[in-house]
Amino acid sequence: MSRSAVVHHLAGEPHSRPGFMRTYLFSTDHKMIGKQFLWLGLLMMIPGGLAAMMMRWQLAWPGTRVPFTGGIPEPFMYDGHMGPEFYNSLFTMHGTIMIFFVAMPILVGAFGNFLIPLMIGARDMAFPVLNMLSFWVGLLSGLLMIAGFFVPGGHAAAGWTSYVPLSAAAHFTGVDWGQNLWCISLIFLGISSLMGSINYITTIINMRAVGMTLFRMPLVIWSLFITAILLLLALPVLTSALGMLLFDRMAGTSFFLPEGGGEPILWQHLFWFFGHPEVYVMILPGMGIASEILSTFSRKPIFGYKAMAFSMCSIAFLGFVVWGHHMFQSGMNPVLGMSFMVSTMVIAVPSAIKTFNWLGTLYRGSIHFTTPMLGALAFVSMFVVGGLSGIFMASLPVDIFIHDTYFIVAHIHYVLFGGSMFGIFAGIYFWFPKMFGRMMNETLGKIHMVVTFIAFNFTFFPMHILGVGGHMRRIYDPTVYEFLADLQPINVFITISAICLGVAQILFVINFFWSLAAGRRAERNPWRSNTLEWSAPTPPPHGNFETLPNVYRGPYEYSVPGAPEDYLPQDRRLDPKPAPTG
Ligand code: HEM
Ligand SMILES: [Cu+2]
Repeated sequence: MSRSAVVHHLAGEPHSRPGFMRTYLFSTDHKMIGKQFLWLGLLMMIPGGLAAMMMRWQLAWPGTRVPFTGGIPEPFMYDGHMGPEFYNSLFTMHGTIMIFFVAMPILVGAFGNFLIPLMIGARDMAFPVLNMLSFWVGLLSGLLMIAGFFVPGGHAAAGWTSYVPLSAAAHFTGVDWGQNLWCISLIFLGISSLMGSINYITTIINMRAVGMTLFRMPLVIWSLFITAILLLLALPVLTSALGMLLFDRMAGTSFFLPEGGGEPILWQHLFWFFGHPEVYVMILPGMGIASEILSTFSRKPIFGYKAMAFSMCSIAFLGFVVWGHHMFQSGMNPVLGMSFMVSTMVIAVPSAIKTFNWLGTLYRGSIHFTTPMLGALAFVSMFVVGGLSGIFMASLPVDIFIHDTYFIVAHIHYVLFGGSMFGIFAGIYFWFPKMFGRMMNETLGKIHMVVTFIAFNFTFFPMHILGVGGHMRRIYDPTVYEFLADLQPINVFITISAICLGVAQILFVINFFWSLAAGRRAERNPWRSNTLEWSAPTPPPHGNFETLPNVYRGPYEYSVPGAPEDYLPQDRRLDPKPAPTG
C-alpha cells in the first residue's frame, strides 16, 4: 500500500467496530501487537524467574528439598531434590528465556511496536500484517521452548550459548528432543525478529511525519532503529548456525563435529558473531528509554543529542568486530586476542560519552523523582557498574582468571537486570498511561523500585567476590569443592537476597493489574513530556492521531535557561493545522 493509501485506509473511511478476534488476537494495529509482546514477555518472566530461584536455592542449600517442587517427576526432581541434569536445564532455560522471551519481546517487540509509529508521527507500521505474523511466530517459538520441559530426556542443558560438542551430544540417539526443540524454537524466533526488524527499519525510514528529520527523532527511536539494524544483520547468523546444529544432530552432517571433520570452534564464532550484537539489542533500547525519561523529569532537553545518536551508531558498528572477546580461552592466536581486546575497550568511549551526557542532562535540572525516573536512574548507575566490570573482562590477561566464574554472572546481571530490566520497568511505568489509559500507583511503584534496587545489589554484587575467589559458574553443588568452603556463606546471603528480589516483584504485579482495572484515568500528557506520542489521545485510537502532526523542531531542540516546569509548550512544536494530503 502506498503511503497515501495507508492514510486513507486509516483515517479516511469510518470504521465498523472490529470483533474480539480482530481487536485482541489477530490485530494488525501496532499498539495491540506491542501489548501482545508485552504480555508474552511478562508471562515468560515467571518460568525464567522461578528457574533462577530454584538454582539459587540449590546453590545455597544443596541436597535439601527445594520448596514447591513436590509434584515434579523424575528425572527432573527426585522427590523434591534436584538432580544435576535438571540444574543444567535450569540455567540453560533461565538464560534462554530471560534473553529471548523476556528482554527481547518487551524491549524490542513491545516498546518498538508501541512507540515507533506514535513517536515518529505515523498511523501504523509500514507492514501491519507482517507485524502481526511476527508476533504469532514469536509466540509459537515461545511455546516450543516451553514444550521442551515436557519431552522425553528433559530440556536442553547445554547453556544458553549451546556450545558444541556438548549441545550435539545426543547426536543420533534421537531421544534428546529438548535440545532439538531449543534449536527449532530459536529458529522461529529468528524468523519473527527478521520480520519485525524489516518492518521497524522501513517504518522509520519511510513513514516519519512531515518535518520529522532523522535528527529530530527522539533518542528512543534512534535506539530502536539501530537495534533493528543489529537484529537484521546478526540474528540470521544464529538462525543459520542453529540449522547447521540441527543437521549435525539429526541428519548426520558434521559442521561442528570433529569426528566427521567439523570444527567446534566454528560454532563459537557464529554464536558470538550473533551474541555480542545481541547484548546491544538488549541494552540500546534501555538507553533510549532512559534518555527520554531523564530528559522529561529533569525538565531539560537531552544534553548532547547528536553525540548520543552517534555514539549509539558507533557502539552498534563496533559491536560487530569484538565477538572474539568471548573466546579468549579457546586457544586463539594471542595477536588476534589482542585486537579483540583493543576493539572491545574502544567501546568504552561511546559508552562513556552517553553516560556523561546523561549526567549533563541531569545537571542543574529540575529533577522530579517519579517512579519512571527512579528506574532510569537505576538503569544509568547499574549500567556503569556493569560496564566497568566489562572492561575488566575485556582485558585478555585478566579474563584468563575470571572467565567462566561468578564474576561473569555478576557482570551479565548488572547489564541485563541492572540495565535491561530496569529499562523495562522504567519504560512500563513511563508509558503505561499511554498504553492503557490509566496511571500506575506512584507510591507502590517507588517502593518497588527502591526495594528492587537494594535487593538487586545485594544479590549480584557479592557474585563479583565469589568469582574472584574462584567460584565457577554453571556448577550444581559448590560444597563439593573444598577451596570454595569459605565462600559458601556468601552463597547463602545471595540466595536470601535473591528471594527478596523475587518476592519484591509481586509489588509490580499488584500495581500493574490494580492500575489496569482501577488506576486513575490518564490525561493526554500526564508527565508533561514533549515527544509526539503524548500529543495523541489517551489511549490512542486506531490510526493514532486526529490529524497527522507537522513537526517543526526536535524534542530536545529547546533550551530555556533555568527551565520552568513546562519547558516546551505543546503548541510551539506541533502545527494545529491538519497535515497536507495528496
Ligand atoms: C531474580 C533475578 C535473577 C536471579 C536470582 C538470577 C540468577 C542466576 C544464576 C544463579 C545464574 C547462574 C547459574 C550458573 O551459572 O550455575 C544465572 C545465569 C544467567 N542469567 Fe540470571 N538471574 C536473574 C535474572 C536474570 C535476568 C533478568 C536475565 C536477563 C535478562 C538473566 C540472564 C542470565 C543469563 C544469560 C545467564 C547465563 C546462563 C548460562 O550460563 O547459560 N538473569 N542467573
Ligand atoms: Cu560480547
